[in-house]
Amino acid sequence: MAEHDVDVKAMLTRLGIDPGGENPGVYDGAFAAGTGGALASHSPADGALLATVAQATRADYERCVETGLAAFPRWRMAPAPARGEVVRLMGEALRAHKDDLGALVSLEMGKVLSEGLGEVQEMIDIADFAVGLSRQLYGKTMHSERPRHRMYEQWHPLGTVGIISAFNFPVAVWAWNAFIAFVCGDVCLWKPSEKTPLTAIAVCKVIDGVLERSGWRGISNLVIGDVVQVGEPLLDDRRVPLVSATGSCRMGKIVGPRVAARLGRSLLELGGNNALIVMDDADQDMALVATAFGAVGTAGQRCTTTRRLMVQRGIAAAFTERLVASYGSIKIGHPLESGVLCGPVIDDDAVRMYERAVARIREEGGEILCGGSVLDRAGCYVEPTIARVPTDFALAREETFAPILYVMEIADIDEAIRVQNDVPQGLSSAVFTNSMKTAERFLSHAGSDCGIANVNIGTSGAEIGGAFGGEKETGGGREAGSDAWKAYMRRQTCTLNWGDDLPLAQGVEFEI
Ligand code: UN1
Repeated sequence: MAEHDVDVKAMLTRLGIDPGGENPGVYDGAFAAGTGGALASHSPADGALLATVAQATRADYERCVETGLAAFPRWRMAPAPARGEVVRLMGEALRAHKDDLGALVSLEMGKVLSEGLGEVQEMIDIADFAVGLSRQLYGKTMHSERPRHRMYEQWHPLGTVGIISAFNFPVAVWAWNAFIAFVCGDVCLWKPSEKTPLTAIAVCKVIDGVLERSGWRGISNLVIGDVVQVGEPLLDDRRVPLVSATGSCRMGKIVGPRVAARLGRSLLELGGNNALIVMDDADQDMALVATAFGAVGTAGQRCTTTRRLMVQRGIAAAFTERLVASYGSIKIGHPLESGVLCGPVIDDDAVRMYERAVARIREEGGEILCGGSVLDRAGCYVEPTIARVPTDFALAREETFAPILYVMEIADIDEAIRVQNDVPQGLSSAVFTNSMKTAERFLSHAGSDCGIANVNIGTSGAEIGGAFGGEKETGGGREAGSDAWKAYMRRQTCTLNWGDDLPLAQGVEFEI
């Protein structure tokens, strides 16, 4: 409490969380204690116990699925704009609780308060987007080759959407999926990360009043539980036609094939290994801030985090020197303390991962320019690190979920694009240049192979409205904008004959 102004107990209580007490790990229109073991949520900021959660078992999971299935037949028949109105009210409820929920995101996950608030804003933005979408969800009309025939496509809800979310965006990514799924007429079953259960419960508490007042309890369900009790049953459940999963590539390689084995659909949002290229004609002040925010923001735990910086040879030494100097002014500390730009990483395992990566950088000949140490204080704090490495440095091909930035020197844009693309992941990418030719080269078919390609903008911090996601081992999924809604619906092609004859397509004759 000493370092910041948030009264944690009061904030938790306002969000419906019992501080220090046991909280319900199941929400299926009613909050219920799961019948599994207790799960403790500790803040990575100082290790303090925030609260515990009574986790779900398989039987609780079953009840949640049944609740969703029972709500679905009525929900799917509500007009889409009426469903949009329910989402609008959820957005309003989030606006009313933005400060508390943002602070809880910071406290439980560790991102600094401005980012915690930004995450809740991202939920509000996707709510607004989904409300508009609820009056769209367009299908095409085609011209039939047959006279007096009408051909068109329409979109129907899928049913239950399973949402597996990660700790790093513990609430926004649920909203990306759930709000779109709701306007599409689906019901949702949420399995949040076991590292951030309280934010999930708080979100359900925030929207519970809306669901109650609008008569739609049961469309949104929550099960907090482990892989065996909840995760695996969800992947194997034929009643869940779509599983949307956010997490590591390792997790995606389990989820994808397992859902595919029952010919279910998955929407995968996996790891990134995002590069930022700085050309010698770039606005270097802008590139500097973008790099620092991209590499250090969220303590390097975004899937869009800048992990590789490629600087053109002529400016590499000077730009790197400025970047190292700017790291010196980055305040590391409690995420609720004002002025702090780098909070803790999520837990002790993340600290160990960081330590192992730093050790490997040294062993394999990388040069640590700054950082490299774990802070000697309560909580999971590591120093943002910059390492100078050659373009073929093996470790730089892996995603270490920590604030470690590899700096490489490149000769020209062709080499930069080649090195950038030569990794297994394909989420986000950026180039800083004032040359129109270089920008277009980067955006061309022979340019960046990522799902997101930015010019004079960093790799992280995408806004709602564009389709978010990536290629290769990032999993291919798209969420949160454009026509990403199509993943949450099934397409139906309809041909309607209003004539008196039955002509067959392709001129086929069949007389009887
Ligand atoms: C993630 O890290 O899983 O573009 C999502 C960004 C955020 C979303 C990141 N809007 O960095």
